[in-house]
Amino acid sequence: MKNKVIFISGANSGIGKACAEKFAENGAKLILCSRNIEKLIKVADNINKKYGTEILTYQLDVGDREKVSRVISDLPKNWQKIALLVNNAGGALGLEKFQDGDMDDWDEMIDSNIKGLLYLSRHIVPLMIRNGKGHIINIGSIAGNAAYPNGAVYCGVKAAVRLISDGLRMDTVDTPLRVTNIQPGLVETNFSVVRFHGNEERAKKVYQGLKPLTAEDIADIVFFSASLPEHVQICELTVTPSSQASATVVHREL
Ligand code: 8X3
Repeated sequence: MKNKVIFISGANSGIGKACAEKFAENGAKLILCSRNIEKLIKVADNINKKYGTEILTYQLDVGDREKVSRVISDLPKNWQKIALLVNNAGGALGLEKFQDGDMDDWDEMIDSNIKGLLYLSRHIVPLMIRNGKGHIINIGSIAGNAAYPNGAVYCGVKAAVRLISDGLRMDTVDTPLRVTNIQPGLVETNFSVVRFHGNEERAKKVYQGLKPLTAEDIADIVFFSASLPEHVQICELTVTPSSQASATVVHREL
């Protein structure tokens, strides 16, 4: 990873932040973006102090097509050789029956999880093809494999991530690019606090009675996938805590 340029979206917290740490620790250069620039700058400063990492930070809503285009086309020349794009920005909003769903939540999930991934990848994939190498790692979800009650839109959005990953892998099969979809189950980050619009009590219950995955566990897997020899492509990887068998089958010791 020494001096390789790694682009991570949603890098201000959770899995994105843990990935930034992991790649910095291993000598990479980072392009980090998130909507919350204050938090992102703190993350970047911290990483820079610890590892001396060169980092570019951008305030970016990945669902903003114009801004994504501007950020990528304005990258300094020596930062355009992006070795790895981690499409991490996104997440869930709401957990209720479809007929009670909040359409603002739906729009935001579609914008960040799907459109953001598309816009960033559409700009960065051609750069990678020109450079003759590159890897796109999408953070999907176990929710993309099968729907669960009250999760129609989030599950649909992550199913889209899975199929977009598959399609992109097909369209770049004659290039050296690799495309990986990582599908985590229960990972304790601020994911559920965001999903429940700040209700920490309700969020805590999601992980009660089991040992959930951590953001660092996922960052280790992202790093592992990225550091395999270039002819080795992990297409899809589903990872759960050992007490979770599917999105709906979870063993809790309460
Ligand atoms: C997060 C996993 O099971 O809450 O994407 O949908 S789940």
